[in-house]
Amino acid sequence: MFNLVLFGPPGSGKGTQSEQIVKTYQLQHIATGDLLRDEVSRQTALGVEAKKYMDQGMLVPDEVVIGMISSKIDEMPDARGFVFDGFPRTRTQAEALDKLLEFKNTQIHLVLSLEVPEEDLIARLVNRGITSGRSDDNQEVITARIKEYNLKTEPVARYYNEHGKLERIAGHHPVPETFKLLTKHINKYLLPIA
Ligand code: B4P
Repeated sequence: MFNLVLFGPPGSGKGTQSEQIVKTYQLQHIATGDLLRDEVSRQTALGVEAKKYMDQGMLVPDEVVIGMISSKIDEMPDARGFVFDGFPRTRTQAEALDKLLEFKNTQIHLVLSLEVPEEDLIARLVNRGITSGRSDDNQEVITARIKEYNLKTEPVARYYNEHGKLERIAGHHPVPETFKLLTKHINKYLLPIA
């Protein structure tokens, strides 16, 4: 089994690159943002609670997200591995993920951090806001999300660096070039299937 965390600020391309990685290496994609938006659109109790935070650009509470991830992993016992996209976003989430995987006799093998200048992040997200209809893709909420990232999520990179698992990748290039940079690191662990 091979488990990858795709890390980076809002709009750094985690979702975009994850889609190609899971196809190329036949891994399972777990994106907390997508899971939460699905709960919101189905108006579940979890979704109603999560929406309050997401609409303000705040992180959803750890216990909500960790519970969601745990049941998602359990749904796919035969997976070749997982790409965690947008998770973990706090040190508490990172420690919980390590415990969950240890319980399943596996671990996080590699963390790829997409590094993109802040002005590019804002431009990408404002642009996506025009077409996506996402309630968190407007200037005010984007600024809050980047602030929340710098405060609570950036320290997660330190956590993985201390464990010798972090690689920083320039993510300001066009999508195919960034993908090539990511695959150079993944190929050390796993060969492409597709
Ligand atoms: P997410 O859904 O994870 O979204 P994101 O960080 O905004 O986007 P991502 O980095 O995936 O960017 P994308 O590829 O889409 O989070 C949304 C919210 O959910 C959070 O604010 C939080 O409230 C909540 N949440 C999620 N996970 C949580 C957790 N673990 N704990 C607590 N709360 C959580 O790319 C963005 C845009 O850029 C797209 O339009 C794309 O086309 C474009 N783009 C991508 N790569 C590009 C490139 N190389 N060049 C030009 N444009 C590019």
